[in-house]
Amino acid sequence: MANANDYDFLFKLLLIGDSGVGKSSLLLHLLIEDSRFADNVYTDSYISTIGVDFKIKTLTIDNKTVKLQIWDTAGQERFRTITSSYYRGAHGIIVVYDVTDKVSFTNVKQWLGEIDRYACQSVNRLLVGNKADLLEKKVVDTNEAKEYAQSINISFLETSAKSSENVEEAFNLMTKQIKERVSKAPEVKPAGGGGLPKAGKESKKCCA
Ligand SMILES: Nc1nc2c(ncn2[C@@H]2O[C@H](COP(=O)(O)OP(=O)(O)OP(=O)(O)O)[C@@H](O)[C@H]2O)c(=O)[nH]1
Ligand SMILES: [Mg+2]
Repeated sequence: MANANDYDFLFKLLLIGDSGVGKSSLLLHLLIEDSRFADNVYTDSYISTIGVDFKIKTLTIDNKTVKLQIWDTAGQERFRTITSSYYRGAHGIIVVYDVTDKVSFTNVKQWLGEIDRYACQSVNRLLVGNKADLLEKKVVDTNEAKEYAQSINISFLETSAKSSENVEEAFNLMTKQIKERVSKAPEVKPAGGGGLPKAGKESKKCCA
């Protein structure tokens, strides 16, 4: 019988980025299992996240059950101290910007800086340009964002929480990359188990 521990992997994901880029909308969308209901769930009203919100989503990847704990952070500056304390435990961090808001894209650099400062060194990162449905208002060029992501060796996707485009794909991609990384990582076994402790910076108590 299924129970709360019925999973092969448990990963913690974090959503970060400027206020209003659509982090909460993306998460809300992901949680709607049946896309027929998605239109009823999307809302143009905007309730800015206070501090941090947390949701659970279970995915199946390569026949493995992966439970995701997804932390949706507030983009507003005044919550920065609270939200930064959540970076440490994350296996993967999704940096979201709004394709209709150039400043939110320029600020991606700062968000990546926050990751360097607060997250685990091996954390997986994904860049997401949201609101891809707003073609006429789009000001951040897809190729520019793609090239930027390539230059810093992270994956990139454009999404829309309104049309559903690439929403599941983004979370699937992030989860797959984390799964690959943790499956490859040398296991740290208990004393006497023969496993080698991880060396150098990797040995700092971390998420994976
Ligand atoms: N057209 C369009 N609007 C979107 C999309 N995603 C979010 N929005 C709208 O953008 C506004 C902000 O969305 P939120 O998801 O609350 O933004 P957030 O990043 O969580 O903001 P904070 O919680 O303040 O950090 C809302 O009015 C949403 O309806 C999208 O893909 N397309
Ligand atoms: Mg929010």
